[in-house]
Amino acid sequence: MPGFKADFLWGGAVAAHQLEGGWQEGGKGVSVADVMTAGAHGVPREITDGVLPGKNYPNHDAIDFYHRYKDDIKLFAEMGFKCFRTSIAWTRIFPKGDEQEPNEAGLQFYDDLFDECLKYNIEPVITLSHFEMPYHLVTEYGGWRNRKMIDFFVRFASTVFTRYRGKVKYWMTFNEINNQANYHEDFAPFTNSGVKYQPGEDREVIMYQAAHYELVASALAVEAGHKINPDFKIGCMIAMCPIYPLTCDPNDMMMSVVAMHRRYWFTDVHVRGYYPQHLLNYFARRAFKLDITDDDLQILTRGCVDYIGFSYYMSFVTKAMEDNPQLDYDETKSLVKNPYVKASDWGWQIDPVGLRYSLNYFYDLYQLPLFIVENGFGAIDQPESDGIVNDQYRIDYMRNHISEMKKAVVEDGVDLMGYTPWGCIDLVSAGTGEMKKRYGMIYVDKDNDGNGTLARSRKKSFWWYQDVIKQNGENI
Ligand code: P53
Repeated sequence: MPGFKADFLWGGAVAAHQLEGGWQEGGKGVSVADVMTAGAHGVPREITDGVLPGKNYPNHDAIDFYHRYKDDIKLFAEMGFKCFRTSIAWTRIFPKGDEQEPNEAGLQFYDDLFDECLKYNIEPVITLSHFEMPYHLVTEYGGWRNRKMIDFFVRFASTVFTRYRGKVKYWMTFNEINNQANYHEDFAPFTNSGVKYQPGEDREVIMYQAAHYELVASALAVEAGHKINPDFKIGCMIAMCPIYPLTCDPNDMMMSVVAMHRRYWFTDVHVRGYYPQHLLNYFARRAFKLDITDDDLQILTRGCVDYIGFSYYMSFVTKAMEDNPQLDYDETKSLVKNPYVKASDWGWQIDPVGLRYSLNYFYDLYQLPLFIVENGFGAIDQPESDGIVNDQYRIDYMRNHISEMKKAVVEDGVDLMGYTPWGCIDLVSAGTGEMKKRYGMIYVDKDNDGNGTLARSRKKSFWWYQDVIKQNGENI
């Protein structure tokens, strides 16, 4: 039976702001991640008005990858990585975001980083915007509620496409662009779009406007990238948490369909180049006044993505509710527990079959190559007396997910490009700002309070994953 392709991209994934540190080095500007304090499970991260004294900002130093990347990439090479997914911190290239000329020191840093990867035949897979837009664009322009953002982003994208056209082939535009479908909370609108809501604002319409500008910017970037290097593969990046109906009650089923519409229409626009009719009808029902021009609609058709990158950690469940006859979706209220699966310490429901389902969902709809660019288990690790973390729970999580992914490829015929588990080296959690929520196969000695030597050590999962890569998944 055939398995994964010979050139399957096994690797690992991170994002600049969650591991680099060096937040003021090499001319870097302040990003949205630099004004978020540490939270915890159930304690949201605080978004402060600029960097305030006396607050704990875990992304400022993170795990100091900025200075240690050579040693870390060496460990990735030892694990056998074929690719390494990271992002380019926008603020290293355009520290404020609205400059005309890029910052050479920032460009040089990524030249060196990519050279280091290529030295080991590790293909860089690069996200352009991963929760780290320049903070200046928030204070001066209101973030992505402002159309001017499109030009700033496209300038940034074109600059790095041109600079790295011979070094980077795989790109993604906006990380988990659909997280902001949860506009009821402050986190995703800020990390996705630099949007801070004022009391009394209609959050939803602002979210759709910001997302629209991002989709136009993404399309322009895809178009520009293909001109700069026709071999580029430029994808979108979707946070995939499929939403199941709680029961086979037809009303629950319909609620799940509408919930999926609200969370995943972003993929339709990225892939097909136009808005799905259900969303246009929804805009009309809500009488949203959106700035969507004919020119924008043209641009969307010209910048369709080459592949679908997505993260998969968990699935969701919804049910119809009597006080919601129009099946409106509110991510803070519409979701219920899945009685069939267990959850992590952070309440993320563990559902490997949901990964196979997601792969089929995307492939049935779009027939584009898919790339699992995040998956993994956030857990508390405790090194044992020999100093090694015996993370059998992480191995179990990954084995079960890879096994389902293999069924999607072998039995269902899904075209899958690669698999890059999240936080291959321990880093700062995006959602909570903790170090304690670890995903790595490489342990980093640092705790929530910032104490630790930053020493790196291999966990049990390191050798396990090394073997998976060596055997191209044949042992799963
Ligand atoms: P953390 C929510 C739901 C799914 C994925 O998340 C998410 C989020 C936001 O927290 O984020 C992605 O660190 C994201 C990464 C992030 C990773 O998943 O909250 O792309 O930046 O670190 C894991 O446990």
